[in-house]
Amino acid sequence: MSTTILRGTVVSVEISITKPTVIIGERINPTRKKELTTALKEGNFDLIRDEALAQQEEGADVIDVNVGAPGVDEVALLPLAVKMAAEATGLPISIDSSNPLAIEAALKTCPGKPLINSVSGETRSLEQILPLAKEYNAAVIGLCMDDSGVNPDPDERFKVANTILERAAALGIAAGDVIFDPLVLNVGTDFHAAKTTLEVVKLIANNLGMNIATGSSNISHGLPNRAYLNNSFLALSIFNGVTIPIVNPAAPGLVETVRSTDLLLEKDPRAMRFLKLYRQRNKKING
Ligand code: THG
Repeated sequence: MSTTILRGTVVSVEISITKPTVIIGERINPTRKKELTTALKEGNFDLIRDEALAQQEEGADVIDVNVGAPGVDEVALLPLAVKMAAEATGLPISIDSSNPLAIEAALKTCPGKPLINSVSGETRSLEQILPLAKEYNAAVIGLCMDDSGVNPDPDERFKVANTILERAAALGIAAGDVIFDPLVLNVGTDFHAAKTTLEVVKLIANNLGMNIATGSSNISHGLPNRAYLNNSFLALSIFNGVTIPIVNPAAPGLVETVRSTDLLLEKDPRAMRFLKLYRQRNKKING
């Protein structure tokens, strides 16, 4: 059973199947956010700081930082955005980019022990990203896809996880520093999407005992009533072995779902975190 440690300037988190679920806040991402894209192009990082702090307040344990958008110089801006989010919150950072140069630049400025999001089983990715995890002593998310894409067969996705693990081990990266992402497609266009991902989660959890991340809200793209679908899928995911979901902590009922599921799965002794959330929410309602 693997434990992964991530460190920020103030806060460290321990990720393990027996510990409370660790929430990665996903909102620092310019996809469909024109305001953030414009601010980034102007070199204005106020929005990055505000979103980092807001997500921390809402329940994020790790802040994902993605600045990838058309016209944004990721190599120049990702390190600055990462530094801003890290210093504002004291939390560990997830460096989210597909550009190896941007990832390396960000690793140079990021304090503590960050998470690289992500490497995949694609030949180029394995060659370019894994050595960075080793050199900068970072943890890394391994996406269960390779040069032929995302396979619909859970066994094939599990094979990609094993390939990534072998390649990481060959470089001397500890198993605890590798987290897998089984990948979530949307159930609106692929009726099997949820069960397929959950099957990969089970294969990784039961055979490798390693930590698992998922961008779980992908499940509901294009459908109405997204929060219900997302929260139900998140609970099922945690039950099967997801330990570090990538989510929007402000989504309706999201943190409540995580705390409830953790309590039911004996990840929250004496319901401390469940009750703390209840008290926080009540305090806000009562002023
Ligand atoms: N796996 C890993 N990393 C990831 C993903 C993953 N990083 C990116 C992404 N998926 C997770 N992050 C985001 C960030 C922003 C949005 C969605 C996922 C987003 N969504 C739209 C919005 O907010 O307007 C629509 C969603 C909504 O309506 O709620 O911006 O899978 N390893």
